[in-house]
Amino acid sequence: MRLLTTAVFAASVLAAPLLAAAPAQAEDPTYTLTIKDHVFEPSRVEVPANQKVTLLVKNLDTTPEEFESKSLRREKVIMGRKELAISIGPLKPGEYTFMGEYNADTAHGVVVAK
Ligand SMILES: [Cu+2]
Repeated sequence: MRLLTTAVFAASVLAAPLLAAAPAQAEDPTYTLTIKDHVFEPSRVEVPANQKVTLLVKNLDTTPEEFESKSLRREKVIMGRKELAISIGPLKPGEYTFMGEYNADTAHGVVVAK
């Protein structure tokens, strides 16, 4: 029970900055990606350049995946059957590759900013 209380407390503390960031993020255009069988769908995501956008990554697999992109400077773990909003940009026009680091053979994609 004590562990549970601690976990709930920790979760609420961790959630606080996310809630604070929510209003600004809600205004950003959101693009949804899924991970299924360790493949991103879609694998090519076109987004507007020069403005912040949100990638909503839904992991339909039961295993965790790590969304990793050096060019986007993001490295985020999405647990199995969970989703995560990842804020990116503003991006200059161009192509920004990403991958699922836990399944680098199959999980690849690119964000194209126009
Ligand atoms: Cu990594």
